[in-house]
Amino acid sequence: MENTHTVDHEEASRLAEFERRIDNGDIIEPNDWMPAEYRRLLIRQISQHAHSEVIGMLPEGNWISRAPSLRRKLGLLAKVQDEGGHGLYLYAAAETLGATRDDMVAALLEGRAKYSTLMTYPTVTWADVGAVGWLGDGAGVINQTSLLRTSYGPYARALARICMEESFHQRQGYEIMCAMADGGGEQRRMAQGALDRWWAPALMMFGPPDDASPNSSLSMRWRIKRESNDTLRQRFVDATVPQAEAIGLRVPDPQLRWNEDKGGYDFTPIDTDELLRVAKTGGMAGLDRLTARRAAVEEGAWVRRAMLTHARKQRLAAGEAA
Ligand code: FAQ
Repeated sequence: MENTHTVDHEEASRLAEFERRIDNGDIIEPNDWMPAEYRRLLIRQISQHAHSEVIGMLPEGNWISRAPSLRRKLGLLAKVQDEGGHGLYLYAAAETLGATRDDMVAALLEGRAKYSTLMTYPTVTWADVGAVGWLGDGAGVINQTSLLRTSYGPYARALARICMEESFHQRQGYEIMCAMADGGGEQRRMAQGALDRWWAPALMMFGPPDDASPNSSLSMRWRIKRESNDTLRQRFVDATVPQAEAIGLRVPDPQLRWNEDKGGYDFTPIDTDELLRVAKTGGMAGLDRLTARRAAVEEGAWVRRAMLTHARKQRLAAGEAA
């Protein structure tokens, strides 16, 4: 009994010290003491983020062979490669918390892990590639720029590189939309169609409303997340509506109005039921995405085996030479 009491006391004082460091704005590093729940929340968020980046390669990857010019093909190819790199930085950040890559990938392939609902909608025309970059990466930049100040060091450092590239992707997507909005009637209709399809999914990227977000209170208290889902969603709407207007496209929301008092737009709340249903079931294209991912993992197994064998041989040779 006395022992349990001592352990509880020690645990409480470690937690108090951890929270003091958080309040002080300290950055938590892998070897620092942290509550098990902090570790769990981070592994959950970082691995979901990594899966989203890797699955996010698929809706755009579909268009590499059909991009309308060599220049567009090169730009898209580079973007899709960047997303793969972001996944790797993020998996590596989650590994510093004790998660293994094999477990994280297995959770994704077995349908146990979530990834962004954005990636579950199909890209039906070339304009969708523009809209995914403009709106999807645009939402990503707003969300992840806020996360740059996250309390966990390896996540913050991965995000610093990711944000720079995502900003570039947002510009690239917007530039595709500008060209199409400036084109003939058919191109303009395609651009408007893509905005109509991707507006709601982009707003859903920020998660459920604050009062329906189970992870937010602890994540905010421990500064894993620095701003709330609704605050970031509002920032995205306020930044993006003028961009649509500048190229003569109409945001598909009848309730969209500038609200002078709050200094931002009023807009239709997201469909939280749809968000949670799609996050759980994978929505329209979820099955295709996981099938494609599973095939990539299986077809690449020989490369991983060959690289591991090569690395082992090199280590052995270095050991013999020493
Ligand atoms: N999709 O309690 P909350 C990109 C889940 S990649 C699916 O509010 P939290 C690059 C949530 O996980 C975009 N699931 O959760 C790109 C939780 O489930 P759990 C990915 C969602 O974590 C662009 C439950 O609902 N970005 O940008 C979604 O506090 C274009 C309750 O929600 C990140 O991952 C959703 N949209 O807030 C690449 C950024 N929303 O685990 C290619 C980092 C919520 O309890 C093309 N992540 N859920 O079972 C975050 O900031 C947060 O995790 C949120 C969710 C804001 C996504």
